[in-house]
Amino acid sequence: MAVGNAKRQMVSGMSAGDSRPVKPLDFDGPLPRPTRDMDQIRADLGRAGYAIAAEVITPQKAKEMRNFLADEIARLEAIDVDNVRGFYTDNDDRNRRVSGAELVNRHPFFRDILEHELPLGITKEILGPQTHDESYLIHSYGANVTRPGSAQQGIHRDRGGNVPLSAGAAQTRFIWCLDDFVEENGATRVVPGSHLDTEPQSWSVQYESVAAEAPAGSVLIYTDLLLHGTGANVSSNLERAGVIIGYCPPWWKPMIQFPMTTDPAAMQDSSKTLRQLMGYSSVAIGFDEPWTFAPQAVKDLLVTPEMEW
Ligand SMILES: O=C(O)CCC(=O)C(=O)O
Ligand SMILES: [Fe+2]
Repeated sequence: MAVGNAKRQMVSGMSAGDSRPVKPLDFDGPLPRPTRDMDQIRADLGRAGYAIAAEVITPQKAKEMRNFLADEIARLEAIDVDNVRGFYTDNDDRNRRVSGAELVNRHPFFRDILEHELPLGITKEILGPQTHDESYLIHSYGANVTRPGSAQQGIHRDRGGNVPLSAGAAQTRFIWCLDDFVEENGATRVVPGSHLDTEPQSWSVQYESVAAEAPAGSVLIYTDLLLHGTGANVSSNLERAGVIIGYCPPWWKPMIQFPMTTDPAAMQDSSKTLRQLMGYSSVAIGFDEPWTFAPQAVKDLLVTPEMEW
């Protein structure tokens, strides 16, 4: 049964000419709404494949970080606009993206949220125990800003390779909303219930989807099993900034090699947990290979790989 406002989002210059067959939404029951109740979050994740955690940071903090991000984009743009646009996953030149590899160097907020208790707790519940308690890793990290007139991103899963869906979630995903996410400004679109699909994603299908609307300060939670994508920004004057972080088991290859991209000075007072998540450790199963040619300042940050949480 299709839900409330499920639809193909009308995207300028695309939908009229899009002749791909439509896959109607097939989902029963209410859509997840922002909540502070962890049991509700768990239930929404199980039923719909996504949940919205409300008030994880204050609106003031979200605003402060949003302003910081805007300044950072302006700084990077002044060096070369291609630093912040034209990415494989979002090639609409109106949009902007800043890599998390850069953000961790720029402000403690972007290090602190990596080890926030909400994503860590959910990740532990979903990805489960690891051999010798080896720490999860940050798989991918970046800030996505939609801007007026930008097109919808293709609906997809954040799932690499050909890992069968039956293997379960291989990544937990968190979008920290620094602006209010509304349908008009390109709130992330999701296909509720698609985490239970058995078919691989197809680019030849138009998936019906809904906008995951959430106030600034919320966190949209999902896994790499959920079909989703950035919404079109059909507003005339609203931007939408989301900071997206993925966590994976230690045996996946992260997209960022933090020990090589992070200023060691930014990590001076960092916790063991953060260093583990960012890959400043060897493996728990032995075969410890010394980082022979790493600079001493990076070697000094190395920690043991077993999680203590
Ligand atoms: O920006 C968003 O809303 C989602 C982005 C996304 O799904 C991705 O880049 O993989
Ligand atoms: Fe995605």
